[in-house]
Amino acid sequence: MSPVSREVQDKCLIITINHAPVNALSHAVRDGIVAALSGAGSDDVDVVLLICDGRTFFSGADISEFGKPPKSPSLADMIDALEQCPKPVIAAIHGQALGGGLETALACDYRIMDASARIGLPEVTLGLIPGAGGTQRVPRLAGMEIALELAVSGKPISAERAVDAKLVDCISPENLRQTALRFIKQTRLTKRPVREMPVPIMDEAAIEKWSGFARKKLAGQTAPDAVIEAVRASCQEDFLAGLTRERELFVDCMSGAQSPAMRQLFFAERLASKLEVPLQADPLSLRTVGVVGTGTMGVGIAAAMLGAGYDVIMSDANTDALTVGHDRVGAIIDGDLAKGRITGAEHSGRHAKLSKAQDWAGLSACDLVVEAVFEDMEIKKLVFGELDKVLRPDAILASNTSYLDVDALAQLSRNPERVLGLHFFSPAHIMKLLEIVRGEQTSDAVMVTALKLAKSLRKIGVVCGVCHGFIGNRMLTGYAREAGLLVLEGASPEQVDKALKSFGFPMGPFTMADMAGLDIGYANRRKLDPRQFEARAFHVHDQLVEMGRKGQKTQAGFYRYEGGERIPSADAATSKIVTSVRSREGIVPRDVSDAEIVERCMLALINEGALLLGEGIAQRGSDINVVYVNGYGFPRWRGGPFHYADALGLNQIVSRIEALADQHGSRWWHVAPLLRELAEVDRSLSDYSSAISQSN
Ligand code: 3H9
Repeated sequence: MSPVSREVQDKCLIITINHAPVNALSHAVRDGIVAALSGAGSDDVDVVLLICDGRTFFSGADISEFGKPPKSPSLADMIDALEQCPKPVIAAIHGQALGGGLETALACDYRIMDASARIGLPEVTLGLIPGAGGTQRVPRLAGMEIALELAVSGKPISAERAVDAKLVDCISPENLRQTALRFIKQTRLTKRPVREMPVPIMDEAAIEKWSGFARKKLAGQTAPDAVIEAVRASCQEDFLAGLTRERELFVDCMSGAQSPAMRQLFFAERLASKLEVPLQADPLSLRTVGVVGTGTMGVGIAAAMLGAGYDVIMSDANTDALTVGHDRVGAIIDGDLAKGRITGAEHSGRHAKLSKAQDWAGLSACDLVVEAVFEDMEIKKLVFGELDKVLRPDAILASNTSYLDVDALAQLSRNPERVLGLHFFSPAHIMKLLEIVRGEQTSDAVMVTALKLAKSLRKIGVVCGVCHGFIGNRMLTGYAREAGLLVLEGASPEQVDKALKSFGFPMGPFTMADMAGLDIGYANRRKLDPRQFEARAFHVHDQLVEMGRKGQKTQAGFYRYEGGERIPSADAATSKIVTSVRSREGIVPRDVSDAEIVERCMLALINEGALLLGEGIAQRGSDINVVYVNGYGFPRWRGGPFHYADALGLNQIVSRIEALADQHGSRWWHVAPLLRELAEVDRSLSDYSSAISQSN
């Protein structure tokens, strides 16, 4: 059945599209619209209304069709058919009009928007530029500044701003269809194709501003520059020449390496929240959430929960810390209001939903408690023991541990099936990633509830099994080990950081360690079996901590931080420690190239990821890409560590790891069995899923 239906009502041809879930402009939709428009020439039709059913207007081109052979009519053909339709066409927008969806609306003669709808050009988030006239029509209607804002930032704008910018004619206060039909009756409608509007005025200041934005926020990505070039062309050339330039740039982006990486992530991020083996349980109801521990993590978690509409009760054994933490959450809510992120009503609502527990019993009404106390098993055990006494047997008990054994914590509960790990990333109210750690006994209902919770927090919940460090931090140990060893062998911490920053990380491993606090890793290593890690790689870290240099918080770690600033400067004291550790270890420093730094750190990351995927800690390879891009700053345009590995070729990865084993010994450098297996059969790490492997 076609997703497009047509009816004529009072000489208005109403074309309705219903293509679940989000009205992507798939082939059947384009075909249906072109076919429906063929009836518009009839004398029975004076005007055409284009409207969608379901939750949104067109969400854009169908991304799953990209990279496949094109099917006629193309989006450009459909847009031509709309623009050349002999009768005026009105687009009625609800939900979102994104990418090709907005470009479709711009090919119509009039646009009406639901008050809560949004329009945007998010192609840049897929490593692309608008490829169906967006970079040419937006500047003609609204000027270069807004065209650049939409297409470079990729962020949608509200109906109010769209009307102010003249991209849309009016806002529908209530029923969109009725408003559109009334508008049609009350307005003298004419054909007014945007392509016939004058060439827009060049705005060099806007180009400068959005080039700066791209350099700062989208470093390494190629699409933003292509967007700027296409928008610039709208002011320099006639419409058709501009459209041709846009097309060339779109095709360049589509065939480059970045867009496949980013498109893979688009689907991976949506897949992450699904279980490979679906669970039949219903989610438990969550209304009141307790947060134990009011340090940075507890504060961020409380703010995130309030943002999702939960009642939050904060608790801390130290009453001063509780007051400070509670006030910090209040300050986040106030900041959100000041920055215009929330309305006055949301602001007072969030304050009203935040309270403090005076003792453990004060948490008894909670449906979920997340503990975010110091990362120490004994302290966590104590907290779990107390919570177990006061909570309802069906209340969920979550630990925000980054490393510790969730199963050991579950043993302290009378109801171990209600225990799981919820590993937030700092700052927890901002970072998108949430590792959902499934314990051996965690019930299906608790898992389903946690996945629903992640969605309500607007986070990407990635399910993982119990092991030291789960997915992200476990992989980080190999990466940090190689960074530490490279410094002993001859690189400086600055060189290592610079090489990985050039690769695309927002910061290198030593700047990151300083930011996280060197004392955290120090304390963590003290509890590990020395056979589990390469102690040498962390001698410099340990010595820094023992000198009181714990990183940013003490204004000194690997780097110095002058006057409380967060900007690192190289420190001779660190070089001295490095030199002394080298001589103690009998290491003669050598020249280390940036390429070697990147290769060893990446191979360590990939191999550890393949090991844990093979062990079933992650459900699927693409989840590892999602974790690293959203939690650890892995460059989005490289698609995550496994996409990077797949692009290099798994055979190449295997042979490089074997070469490193020959050179440095096989203690850490042994090829993960799954990696070798996939390389042998020429399969991809990103596409690997535990469910597929079980069914094979
Ligand atoms: C473009 O338009 C290029 C043109 O300029 C030129 C072309 C020549 N295609 O996100 P959700 C699926 S580029 C295919 O969970 P929400 C998604 O995979 C495109 N599938 O829902 C998921 O599938 P599943 C520019 C799509 O309510 C399901 O729909 N447009 C597409 O949280 C639900 O998605 C964009 O970049 C698509 N375009 O958010 C917009 N969109 O159920 C991309 C979604 O199997 N889309 N799916 O997991 C979005 O930003 C969000 O999906 C949206 C809804 C805001 C619409």
